[in-house]
Amino acid sequence: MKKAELPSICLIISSNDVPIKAERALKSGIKWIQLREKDLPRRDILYSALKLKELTDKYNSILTINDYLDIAIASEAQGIHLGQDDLPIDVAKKLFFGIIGISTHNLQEALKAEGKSADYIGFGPIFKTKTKKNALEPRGLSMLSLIQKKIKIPIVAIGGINFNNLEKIIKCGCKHIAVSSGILLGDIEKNIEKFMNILNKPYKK
Ligand code: 3NM
Repeated sequence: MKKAELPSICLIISSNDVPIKAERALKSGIKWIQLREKDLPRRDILYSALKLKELTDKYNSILTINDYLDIAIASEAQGIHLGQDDLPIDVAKKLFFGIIGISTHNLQEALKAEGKSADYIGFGPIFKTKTKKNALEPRGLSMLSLIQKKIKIPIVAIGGINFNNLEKIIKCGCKHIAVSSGILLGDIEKNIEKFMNILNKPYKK
């Protein structure tokens, strides 16, 4: 897969979701999974990543790993997602030749990530989220629209996105979303179907 072809939905999961929820999501058409695990020892995260890579390969999907470049390399994941306190992108680029995404929360961080040739930025939280501990205050849709105007690389909106508010995100011009609870809580298959119906719908601004 070429770097530019990011799927529209990135499903964010933790090790607990490997393999059962991950496979249900992949069977329902999810083409991009990010493993985000903050609480387990590195070795356990590696095992989840290796299992997940088998699954994403089976369903012709891409895997990105949050935070841990060594685990991304060892599991042969296609990408790494780095936070503001993780390895700097210049260093990551020397060690890793796949997709590099950077978490950003304001215009300055977004411009910096673009300037350092990130492949995409995550931008959020757009709405209130319970998934991320110590998440910042929601950035909102007007901030997302501003980021869309200023940034040329792909923008992945994140934070509290569900099938009820997805259309508002699309109307900001945003083509990519990262979602955790909005897909994993409740009926995964039905949630994904609803997300895809909205994403595939022609819409007016
Ligand atoms: N990062 P949900 S918000 C992992 O703002 C993450 O950078 C965020 O989960 C950021 O879809 C977030 O359940 C949580 O809100 C995403």
